[in-house]
Amino acid sequence: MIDEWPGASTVGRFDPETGVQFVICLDSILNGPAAGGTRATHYADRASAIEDAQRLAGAMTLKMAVCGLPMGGGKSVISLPVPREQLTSREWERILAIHAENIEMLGGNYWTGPDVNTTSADMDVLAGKTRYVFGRSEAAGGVGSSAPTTALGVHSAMRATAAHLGWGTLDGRTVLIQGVGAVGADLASRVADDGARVIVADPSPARLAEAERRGYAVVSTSDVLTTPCDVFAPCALGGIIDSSVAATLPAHAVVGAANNPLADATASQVLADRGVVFAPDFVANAGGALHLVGREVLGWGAEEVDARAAGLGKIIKAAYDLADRERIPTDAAARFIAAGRSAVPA
Ligand code: NAD
Ligand code: PPY
Repeated sequence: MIDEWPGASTVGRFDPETGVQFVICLDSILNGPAAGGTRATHYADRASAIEDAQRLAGAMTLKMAVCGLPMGGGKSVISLPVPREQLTSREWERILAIHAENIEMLGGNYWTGPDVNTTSADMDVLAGKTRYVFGRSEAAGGVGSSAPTTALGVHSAMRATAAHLGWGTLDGRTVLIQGVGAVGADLASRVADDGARVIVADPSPARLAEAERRGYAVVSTSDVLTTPCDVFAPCALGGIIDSSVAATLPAHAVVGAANNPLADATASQVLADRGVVFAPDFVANAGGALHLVGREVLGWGAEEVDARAAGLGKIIKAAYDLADRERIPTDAAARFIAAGRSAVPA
């Protein structure tokens, strides 16, 4: 739990029957209802679950603002007593029913969507009990997975980074992707098409087998932070780069999809001091929000959404340029842009 968290509201509920701690954080509702996905995972304790939800909700506010989307930031955490795969379908349905009840109680101040361990199929179930749901399956009338659009945006951020570093393109560069799930796998094929050498790490044997079939190199999950590469792409979980990792990470740039990959307040400065370029995550991974909010709130078509996701590299470049000019870390620069205190050139 963050002491003196400046967000709008944190709502918690414990269900003794399932042993689940539910948390919904509304970071801001100034620009519209708070929105952000539902994450289902195990946390060490209630305070860690709340802190994760608060930090993730904060990132959502920045993401919405930087894209000019008319929503605030929120996030839900379903803190499970056992790993998700050990729950029976009956237990999971009960958990989703309680979560839907919690969302409904917020009366439209919070809208959810898919996040780690929740899918469009889960959104279909939630939508049976609450209106405030993005990202239902296409069969159920929603716009489905946001992962391809997220990968498109991360790719755009990576290309902008390659240009910024004077490489021109990603051709011949080594890109190490941590996590080849929905976003990471799509990103891998995009950068491979650009001529990059792809290395991946993932605990899933099936995902690694597919990666090897595609000709990617594989490293163990315990070696990702010590394997030399040009671009490190965190596409699994957050909190992986603390100040000590930042001081040694053998990469020229960090550009990925994971929310909040930086674990502490000084990691971005440590990376900057070493000349390691960090693409602010709330810009690089904003394609998902563009897909869900753009299609389901603003009525944009797929082409409009893709054009905007492909334009995220421009915002990344503006953040890099501002960081260089002002001698500040790139994530601080991106926060200025999100707050409307620095413009993105057309
Ligand atoms: P996913 O669950 O499909 O993929 C995550 C992958 O990471 C899985 O293959 C998993 O096995 C792997 N993984 C787990 N622990 C790992 C470890 N220690 N080392 C290496 N790999 C590990 O999730 P996703 O939808 O691809 O999202 C990836 C990240 O991007 C998440 O942090 C998510 O919050 C963020 N994100 C996703 C979207 C989206 O549209 N899907 C949007 C914004 C941000
Ligand atoms: C994210 O982008 O991190 C999400 O949580 C996805 C999302 C985006 C916008 C509304 C709901 C969910």
